[in-house]
Amino acid sequence: MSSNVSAPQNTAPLNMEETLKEFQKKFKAEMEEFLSKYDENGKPRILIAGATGCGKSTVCNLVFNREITESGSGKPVTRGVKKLSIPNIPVIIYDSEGYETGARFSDRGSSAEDDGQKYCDIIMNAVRDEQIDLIWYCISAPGGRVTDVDTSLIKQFRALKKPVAAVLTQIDVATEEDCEELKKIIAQEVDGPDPDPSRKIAIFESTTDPEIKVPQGIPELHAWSFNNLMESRKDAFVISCRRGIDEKNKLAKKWIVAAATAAAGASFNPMPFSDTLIITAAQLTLYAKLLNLWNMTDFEKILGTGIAETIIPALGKTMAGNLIKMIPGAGAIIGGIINASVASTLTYGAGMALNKTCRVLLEKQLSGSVTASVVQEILSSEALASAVQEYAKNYRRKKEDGPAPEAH
Ligand SMILES: Nc1nc2c(ncn2[C@@H]2O[C@H](COP(=O)(O)OP(=O)(O)O)[C@@H](O)[C@H]2O)c(=O)[nH]1
Ligand SMILES: [Mg+2]
Repeated sequence: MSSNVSAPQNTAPLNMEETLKEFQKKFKAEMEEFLSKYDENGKPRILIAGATGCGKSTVCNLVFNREITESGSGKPVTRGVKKLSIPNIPVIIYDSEGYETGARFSDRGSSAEDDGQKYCDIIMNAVRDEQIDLIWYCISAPGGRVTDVDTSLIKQFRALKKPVAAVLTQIDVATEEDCEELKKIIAQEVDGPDPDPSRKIAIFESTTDPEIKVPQGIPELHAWSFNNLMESRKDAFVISCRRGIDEKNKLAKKWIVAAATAAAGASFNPMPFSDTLIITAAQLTLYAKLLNLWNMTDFEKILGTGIAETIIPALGKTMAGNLIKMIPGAGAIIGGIINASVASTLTYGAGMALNKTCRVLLEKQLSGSVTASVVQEILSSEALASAVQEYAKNYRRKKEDGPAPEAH
């Protein structure tokens, strides 16, 4: 392995416009490729249970903060349980019908108790067969009722060691007293009279009214879900949710530091775009991962155009233009030799700058202050370029000072 490797032998350099087009095409392919890597086994499997109309789909859309249930295509895995796969969102949602449609689950002439039992068996079999990771059990607050079927199912999930959260829904149309009473009943019924504090049922509240601030609400249900997922499915959950900035940032830093470290060891082999746009296949992969992580394709609606036509050219121009001048030693690339330290600094600086850009965009979107012009401003080559420079400097300084850089 060598730290000094040759730059590409460009036979016929492309002009800037052609270069960017080529860059966009590769980028799009890379983004799709990344999501397709999350196969059935890499996706978290979440069951939403509860009565029809109690707000299951709404809770799901609130936690992911995107339209999951409308855009997914579902197929029944058993009576009453539908498996939803959503394009470009690496998660599987199991949507179940409530027990009030119980007639469908029972044989003619059976008692109400048998019906309930039959319904529970169907749900439990689906949980086992489909290897469900988590259950969000929704109970309507204005409904004011916790049924035997509800508590029996929650207990059975727990007996199977499946993490289950109770979600009190539609709290804006119930009184605070009723909500407190229901929570008490759920806890009593599920935990018993003398519960082990570490095994107490987690109860969250949900509302579509943005005026109501709920201490144990949707962000908390999101955090609980993240914590209760197996390690190998956490990343896909983080990518799927348009919330959880801290988790996204942590994952991004892990990817960026790994790519920067790898860049110093591997041969730096820029893709043959042109002699001004210096980017390796590994960098391209990293950037595509970051755009997916920060759900940047969702910006297409705001921008009225694809991210391939906005974020990617902005990044391309930054990489192609002043970047070379900004990173000490990067000028040598033009001369044909790339030093390992420049390669990793470039990967780190550009990765962190793109990460920051995406994070700011998502934060602005979440606070409702994003417009096409704000997006354009954030994406301007100058803003990106100065961020790259800042992070690159930081990386060098940290490297000189000692241990692996901790990005901020
Ligand atoms: N006021 C209010 N209405 C809600 C809330 N959550 C859901 N709804 C409404 O309740 C109805 C059923 O919600 P949906 O999520 O489709 O329930 P699902 O059948 O359990 O999936 C819809 O008309 C929703 O708009 C809430 O928190 N507050
Ligand atoms: Mg629904």
